[in-house]
Amino acid sequence: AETRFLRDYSPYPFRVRKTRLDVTLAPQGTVVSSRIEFERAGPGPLVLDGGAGLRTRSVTIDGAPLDAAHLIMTGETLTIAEAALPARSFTFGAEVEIDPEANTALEGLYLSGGIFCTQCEAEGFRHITWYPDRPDVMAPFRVTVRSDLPVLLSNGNPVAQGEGWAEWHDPWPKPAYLFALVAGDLKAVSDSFTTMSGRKVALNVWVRPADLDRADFAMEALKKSMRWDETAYGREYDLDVFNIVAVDDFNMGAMENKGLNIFNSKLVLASPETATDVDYERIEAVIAHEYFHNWTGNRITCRDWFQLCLKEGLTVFRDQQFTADVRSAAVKRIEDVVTLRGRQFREDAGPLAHPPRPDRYEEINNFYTATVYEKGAEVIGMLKRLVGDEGYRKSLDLYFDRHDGQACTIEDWLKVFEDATGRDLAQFKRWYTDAGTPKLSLSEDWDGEAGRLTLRFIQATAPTPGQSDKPPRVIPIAVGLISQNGDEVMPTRVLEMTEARQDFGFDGLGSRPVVSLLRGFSAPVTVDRAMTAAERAVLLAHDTDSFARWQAGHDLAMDALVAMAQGGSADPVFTHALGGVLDDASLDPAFVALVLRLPGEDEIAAEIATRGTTPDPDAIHRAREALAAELASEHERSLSDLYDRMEVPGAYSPEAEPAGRRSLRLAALGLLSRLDGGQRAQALWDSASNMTEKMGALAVLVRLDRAGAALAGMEAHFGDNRLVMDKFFSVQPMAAPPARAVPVAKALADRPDFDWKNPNRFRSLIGGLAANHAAFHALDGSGYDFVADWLMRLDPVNPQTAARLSTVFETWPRYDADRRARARAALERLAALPSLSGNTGEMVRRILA
Ligand code: B3K
Ligand code: ZN
Repeated sequence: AETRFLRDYSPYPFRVRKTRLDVTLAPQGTVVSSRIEFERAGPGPLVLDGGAGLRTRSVTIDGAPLDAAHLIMTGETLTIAEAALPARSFTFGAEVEIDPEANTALEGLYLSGGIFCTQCEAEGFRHITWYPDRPDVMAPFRVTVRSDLPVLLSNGNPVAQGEGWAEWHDPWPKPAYLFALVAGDLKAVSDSFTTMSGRKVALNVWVRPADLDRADFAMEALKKSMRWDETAYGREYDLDVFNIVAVDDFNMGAMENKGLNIFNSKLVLASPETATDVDYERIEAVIAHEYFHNWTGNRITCRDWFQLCLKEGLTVFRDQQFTADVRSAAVKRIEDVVTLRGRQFREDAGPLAHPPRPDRYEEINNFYTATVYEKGAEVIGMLKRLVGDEGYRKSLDLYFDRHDGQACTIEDWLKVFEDATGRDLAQFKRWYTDAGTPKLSLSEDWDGEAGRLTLRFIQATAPTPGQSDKPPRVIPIAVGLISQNGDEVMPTRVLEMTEARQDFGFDGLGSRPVVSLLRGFSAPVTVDRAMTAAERAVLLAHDTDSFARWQAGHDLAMDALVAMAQGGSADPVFTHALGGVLDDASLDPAFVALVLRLPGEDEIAAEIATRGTTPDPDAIHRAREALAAELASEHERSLSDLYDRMEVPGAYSPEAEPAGRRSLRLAALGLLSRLDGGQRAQALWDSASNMTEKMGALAVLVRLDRAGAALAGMEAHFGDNRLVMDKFFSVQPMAAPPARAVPVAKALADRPDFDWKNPNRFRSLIGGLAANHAAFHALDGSGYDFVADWLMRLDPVNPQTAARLSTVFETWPRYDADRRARARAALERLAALPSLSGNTGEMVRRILA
């Protein structure tokens, strides 16, 4: 596909006053008739977007059929010459026929298990009808849906309905990517919400009738989100109804269509027997995320898709704040950093690195990335730290005030902060425009006589594709000082680093303290500093900042694992320090569980590569297993006590407190299984009544290769529950011993219920195998081949999901020559497919570059 550049932006030469759609649904021949009121805003022809799948029956201007001589139609656009158009304003009409049943790409209008639904972001509306399908063209929509199906929905408020039809009106001007339509045999959990100004809003979570008993939690999450946005941001909901619909076939998690959010069913449906604690937390967060988009994304949208992080970074930041508020802020921050490093740092360090605001793309759907989302959120966290809570609130108030109803840019966003706080953000903007993760190096200079500690920082960012020059950025560095005996001698202070190298001095210190660095993970950087295991142990035991405390333990574990993977042994300080954490009853169990969770194999490989050596996946796997076994035997007593003590009595609740206890219990279970051969896991599997404990136990049994009975039981009990069976398909390739994983995955792929056209099922199995580090990177290339073969099969059916999954290959350059050759061969086979989609084509080319 053609490359698009940010610098080429030009405004659309028309405004749309009103958009009117009349949609008569039929699986193979849906008829969409449109009337779009245009008003000229600048010179030029009328160019509309439309996919090759539109069977155009008629085109009219002000009701009169258009003379073919004035109309040029390609597979992608329809152009009407300026001369053929009325001078000021006119109504464009079209009638097209489309085929939702044939739509396996799940973009535009498609069928999911008999439910008609849409996915229009980023450029799906053009598969429904001819339209200026770009986010800066906003219009109110009036939509009539015709179908025999009982529930007919679109955006906005219901206006009228009758036998076989319903009319909806959305008064808020919106771009086409926020359009949605749903028709199906659905049932709702219904409730209402009274907004802060006293308006009553009808709420519905629509699901298939059989799923109705699993939709209550989603409704609770929605109400919580609506209240939170009022309290935290002063944002009120603006329509009479808010509808959520769950569908089984969905390329992503969910979509924030105005007043009609459409969700992947796995992010709506939950019951204790079928969903884990992690599922519950994720459902709550995604419901919040999509709801928060109503202001950050919908009322204020993006001028063009280069600005995607304007809405996504901000909305992720907001959903992270929400979860921190309704659960544990300390635990949430650690989880978010783990995700950021596992996905975004990984992306930033490889061939797919790009800035939060890219300046070019071929296929925009390939840019819904960890960098745009998660790093986009981190950048806002830094801004907030720099301007303070009050400055942040003032800036956001100004943003909503100034830009409501507009399609904006990152420049608009930063200008609001500059105007509200008086701060110059020219240098800060580099966080948006530059790719790569800065490395922050710290060396310390201690002057005992003067009682002075000097911190010497150097920042450096390695070149990334297309960007060799990396000027210094503004880095907010939150530090504290802890004395060797564990007292905090200096509470958190935020240092603002702006130069490539910069010193900061601290006076009046009686003895040399330990530096608690990057508290709260105050900037998305990697840290390079010399520190003894003993100093880390001081922080792990005493730091007042829970993130830095966790980080100290994580660093100790990482050092031990890297040493072991390279033939050495673990520093006994780590094993010992961990004992202190296990025995500290004052700690939040969820926090202890995070400390107990050893760095993942992919993260260890990344660290080894960062330290300048080539990671060996087999050695890494053995090291991690060995360290787990060592910790287990060293702390058997405490772990076994914890396992018993952390049992949660009574009825299941997905709240943070019991969930935290369960996560610690399962962490202990995992370690203890190194000693008891899986006895506790088997007993837990047999007795557990909730899916959290079931899956915790099952993962252990699969790792020990003794899950046969459990898996058979799972299938017998849950064979017809798609979401539970997705877990069945993912836990096996993911947790199996590496040498078994590919054969296990192949056997699963042969099952008749491996419905690979369903994105959840495909991701469970193929993504599950790719998440088994030592199996995916097997020396014989069997892991690479398995994944590549399946991507080749999926690509013609669903290019978006295939392209997204192809990122599992992005780390190939860090491995040895044999593995590199095998990964390259697998990718080249994929690249050579004559019909390879533009989506996957772009990804594979970039990964191989
Ligand atoms: N905005 C959607 C993502 C759309 C994906 C397009 N391929 C979900 C979200 O971020 O809320
Ligand atoms: Zn979003």
